[in-house]
Order: sequence, then C-alpha cells, then structure tokens
Amino acid sequence: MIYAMKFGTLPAARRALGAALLSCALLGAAPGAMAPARADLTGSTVALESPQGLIGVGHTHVFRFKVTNASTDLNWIADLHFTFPACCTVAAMAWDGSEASNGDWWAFDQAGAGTSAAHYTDGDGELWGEIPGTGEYGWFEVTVDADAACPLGPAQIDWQLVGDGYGDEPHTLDGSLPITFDITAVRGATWTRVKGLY
Ligand SMILES: [Ca+2]
Ligand SMILES: [Ca+2]
Repeated sequence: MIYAMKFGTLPAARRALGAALLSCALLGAAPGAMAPARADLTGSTVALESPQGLIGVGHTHVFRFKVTNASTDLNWIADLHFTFPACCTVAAMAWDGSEASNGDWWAFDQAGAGTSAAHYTDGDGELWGEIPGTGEYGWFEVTVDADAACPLGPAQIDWQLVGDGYGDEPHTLDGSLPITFDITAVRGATWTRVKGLY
C-alpha cells in the first residue's frame, strides 16, 4: 500500500512514526487520541530570517527563509515559490541542507535566475517531498538585485508551498511577507536620490 511505499524509503524511526499514524487511522481511534487524519499543509510557515529592516534599493540582498512544514500526517513539501516585487531580479539561489532538520536527505532543483521569482522543486527523483511535516524545516537563500527604481515604501514577497500530493486537499499554501524598500546608507551608495526626497 502507498503508506508502506512512502515509509519504505525512510529511516526506521520515521517508518515507526508513520506506522503508528497509519494504525490509528485504520483502527478509527477516538478523536483526540491521534493526529488529525489530514495531510494538508495547514499551519506551515515561511519566515524571513534576514535581512531584517529596510531593503535598500539599488543593492543586492540575500533573503534567507526558514520554511516549516506543519502537516500532521506526512504531506511533505515538494515545491516552493518565492515571488519578489517586479523591480527585483533573482541573481542566485541556494538551499541549505546542512541546517535542515532532516539534513542529508534533502535535495532541491532551483530555477528562476533572471526573473523576479524563485522556484525550488523536489530534486532527488523519488516520489516524496523533501520537508516532512510535524514541524520539520529547511532553509532557502535567494540572492536578489533590488533595482534602484524600486518604489520606496511597503512591498511584499509572495510565497507558495506545494505538498507532494499525498493525503487530503489542499496541497498548497500561500502567503506573503512584508518588506519595505528604502534608501539605505550602504557604503558606495549615492546620496543624490536621498537628497532629492527632501
Ligand atoms: Ca529526499
Ligand atoms: Ca523527493
């Protein structure tokens, strides 16, 4: 059965957890005695770890995101989208498996350089996603050029998480992170535009 297929690729501890969840589901355990029988991504989060504060226009920034999967029964995250304001250009992308909670069985492909959107996709060729649920997390870093012409003030980074399709709908979760473009006193910055504001 599909559960066995999914757990068959996992370390023993994870197979045991999955087997326990499956037993509860099959036996119809009393409400409250087990994890909810859902595999959606409800409650998962994307946090912007850095940079904090104002985003200087006309500069390059490395946005570091922590993505946590709250799925209670194994809808693993397989795809992630980060869409920056149109005035931004993705210069480079990375993911940091060394600090992911599930470490060495992490792999993502990445695409989006030269556009304003970064897309990570499950990159190891097996069926299941890369960030398991129940609070496991991973890190993503997107290097972005913020054009000098970015409108100053509030903006946002939109994100979308996509599960591996396992379990119940919905398998996607959307959200946004507020940022603020500003002129910042970064070494080498021109102050011409700053003075023009006053
Ligand atoms: Ca994997
Ligand atoms: Ca995979």
